[in-house]
Amino acid sequence: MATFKDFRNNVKPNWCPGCGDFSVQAAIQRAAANVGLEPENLAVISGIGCSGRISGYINSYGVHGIHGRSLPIAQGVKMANRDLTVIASGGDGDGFAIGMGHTIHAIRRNIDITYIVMDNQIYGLTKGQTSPRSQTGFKTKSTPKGSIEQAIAPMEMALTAGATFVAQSFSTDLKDLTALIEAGINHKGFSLINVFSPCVTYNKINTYDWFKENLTKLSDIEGYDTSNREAAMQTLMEHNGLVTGLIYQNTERKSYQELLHGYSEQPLTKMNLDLESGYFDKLVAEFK
Ligand SMILES: Cc1ncc(C[n+]2csc(CCOP(=O)(O)OP(=O)(O)O)c2C)c(N)n1
Ligand code: SF4
Repeated sequence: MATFKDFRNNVKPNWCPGCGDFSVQAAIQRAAANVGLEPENLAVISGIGCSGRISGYINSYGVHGIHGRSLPIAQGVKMANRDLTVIASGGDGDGFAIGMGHTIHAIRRNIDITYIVMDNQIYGLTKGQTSPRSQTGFKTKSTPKGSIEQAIAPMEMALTAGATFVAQSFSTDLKDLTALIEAGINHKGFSLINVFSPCVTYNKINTYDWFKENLTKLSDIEGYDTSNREAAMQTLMEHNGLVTGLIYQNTERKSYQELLHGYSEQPLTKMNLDLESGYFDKLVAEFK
């Protein structure tokens, strides 16, 4: 049986010392081992960004895709080979700016994959521009007088888009984050886990200390009910989205694969896709 060490490879991350993404990587490796996966059962698909490098640092199948496009690739991988556990990952720019259209549609489609966003509220790789998660007034090179836009609220957005698993964590809470990733993998449907993962180089506002001061653990809220979507929305709004833990889970709704009419008994990757020549000729003849 694999341990988290089996999900390590010999590629040395080139993240800055102290970057929150190190813990996210460790949490994915631990969660994969804890749910009983072997490296060949896992595919990690990432976008572009500092966070997007994560697929190269985990011993599993992987695709380091293009900016904002981890989800189309991840959904395709899952549909072609349901035997794989598929994790998509990337930054808040990747998922909530250029990739936002894919994020919303993947949520409502409910294909059985886990999406982990490393939310540092800034663009790290391109050296510190404002992201859609940056708070109003946030000053960077791209908004020298402070951002005049409203920040996206990803958890509220996910709830309204029909998400069946919505969670949030903080990269230093390795134990909680690992448990949430395990729960996300075990969830039958799309799971979104937003992880506050500080960028120590460019974001001097939303630091580790800032998150420690501002985050509320849902486990500290008495009677919090993870199956109550309305209460989840209210709690998020009361705390300006700054909560950690499992926010909402719907175990009733079926996943896309379970509902898809004519979905084959066998994964595409295990089917014989050879085309018998007579049949091929007949198909071509139809277009003549
Ligand atoms: C199509 C396209 N547009 C823009 C870029 C430039 N680009 C690369 S990463 C990035 C944003 C990085 O921020 P984020 O996704 O939050 O990830 P982080 O680096 O903070 O982990 C941008 C705009 C790109 N690579 N491809
Ligand atoms: S620039 Fe920021 S996000 Fe990128 S590796 Fe460094 S600390 Fe992490």
